[in-house]
Amino acid sequence: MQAMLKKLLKLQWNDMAVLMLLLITQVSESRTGEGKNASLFIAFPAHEARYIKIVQTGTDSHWWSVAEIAVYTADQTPWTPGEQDELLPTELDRTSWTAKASTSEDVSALLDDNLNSRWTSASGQQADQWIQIDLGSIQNFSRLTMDSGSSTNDYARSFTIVTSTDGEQWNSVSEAVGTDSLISVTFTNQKARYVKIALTTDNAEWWWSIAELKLYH
Ligand SMILES: [Ca+2]
Repeated sequence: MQAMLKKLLKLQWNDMAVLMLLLITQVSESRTGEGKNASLFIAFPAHEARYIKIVQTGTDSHWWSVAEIAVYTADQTPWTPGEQDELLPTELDRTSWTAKASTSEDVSALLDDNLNSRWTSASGQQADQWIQIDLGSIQNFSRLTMDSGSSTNDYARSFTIVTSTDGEQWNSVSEAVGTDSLISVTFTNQKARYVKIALTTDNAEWWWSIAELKLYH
């Protein structure tokens, strides 16, 4: 097949895009979307195109910022609007989750759906500082995000992610680095109940803070 089929566009906003219009040039087709989160996924039928243009159609006091943009290739299956929902990342329900950490600061703050509350190391980052999440039951997931909220410099500089079904036997999932207040790590699908994140380097200048931690499948 000559051209790559594009059907999923991922945008990571620093600020919310209120309303936007997506134009696929050369095929003269357009899609509209409404941004509600910092990380925005837009699905549309496969197109053969070279240029993609995104036009803001809403207004808001916040700036419009894009930290990263990615376009995904389609698989070879036909695509029709309405099918896309199952391909979009789905946030896991956190209502039955609990957390603990290597420091006694309020760990539940990273699960309370409030970017203004946070868990923090309350000291400079040190290797082996950790947080652990209990999902309450074994679940499937393949993406983790950690947002340090308004503590923009308190993101984990480098860390490991391990998972477990029983809290005793641990499976190494990823070694990752953070470069921004919103960290997103994707990995092979995990079927696990426990997730543990541990720092692997020291950074005495900045605390480690997490305002919100989420998982997606
Ligand atoms: Ca919070």
